[in-house]
Amino acid sequence: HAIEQALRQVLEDGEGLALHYQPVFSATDRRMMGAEALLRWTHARLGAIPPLEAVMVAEECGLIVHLGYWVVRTACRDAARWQARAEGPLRVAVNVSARQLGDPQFLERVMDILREEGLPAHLLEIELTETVLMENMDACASTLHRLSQLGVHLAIDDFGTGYSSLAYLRRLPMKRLKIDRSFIRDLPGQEHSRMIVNAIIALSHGLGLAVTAEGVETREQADYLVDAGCDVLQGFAFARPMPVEQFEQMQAAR
Ligand code: G
Ligand code: G
Ligand code: MN
Ligand code: NA
Repeated sequence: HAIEQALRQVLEDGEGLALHYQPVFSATDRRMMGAEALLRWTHARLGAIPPLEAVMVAEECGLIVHLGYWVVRTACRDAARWQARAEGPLRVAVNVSARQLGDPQFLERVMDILREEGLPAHLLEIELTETVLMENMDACASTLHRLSQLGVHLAIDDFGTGYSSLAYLRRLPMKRLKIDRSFIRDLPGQEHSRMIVNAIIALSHGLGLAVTAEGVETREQADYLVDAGCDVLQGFAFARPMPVEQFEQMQAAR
């Protein structure tokens, strides 16, 4: 398999592997609160390999744990540089797949990376989809509780699209819920989307979770979400994912 071969190579030399960062903004005062790290991989011969494809291949051939720690380490290293800012430090969010969370070493490795890179635990957020949480709930509950106790933030990603039983909302120490962009897309015109978004915000706040809206593409969507009480906005209306140099220039310009 060509991608598997390339993946083995890139995990040796890091050639063509990068993280892009998409900033997220406070809904109330538009302050930059942090960024989501998104994997980008451009191979010399194969060209741009979509992150989901890279993650799927990595899961199949057992390289996901290695790739996942590369992502966590790179994001923590970058975020450690962002701490001394006038607006306040920025939290970095990374996406973690099921296999990666299932690694028995996960807790230990993440804590090692935080220490080695000099990033306080509360400046790291781990994004888990509902499906990842459902598949790992019993096996990983203690890991997630321990991470949370140590200060790492846990977020539910793509909320509303997975197999949600909502049980994990009671059982796991989540800090944030990210409303999937499919519910944001038809705001503010479509009544069903408005009802769902309002209900998710009420549910989250009732449980003491912060809410991020993903995929905010228009000013009208942003206005609706601010009025609805959403806490954090993320989407092309504000900024696209960008290379780290550009993200740091954007910080400097603010
Ligand atoms: O950034 P983009 O829209 O291309 O990302 C596509 C998908 O790939 C998203 O669902 C995103 O969560 C996922 N993704 C991006 N980077 C990573 C990563 O580092 N690890 C994992 N597990 N998924 C990622
Ligand atoms: O699954 P996850 O939420 O991690 O996916 C993040 C992906 O969403 C990123 O790959 C990013 O490129 C994409 N994304 C971010 N903002 C927007 C947006 O406003 N519109 C759309 N369509 N995609 C977005
Ligand atoms: Mn995400
Ligand atoms: Na998401």
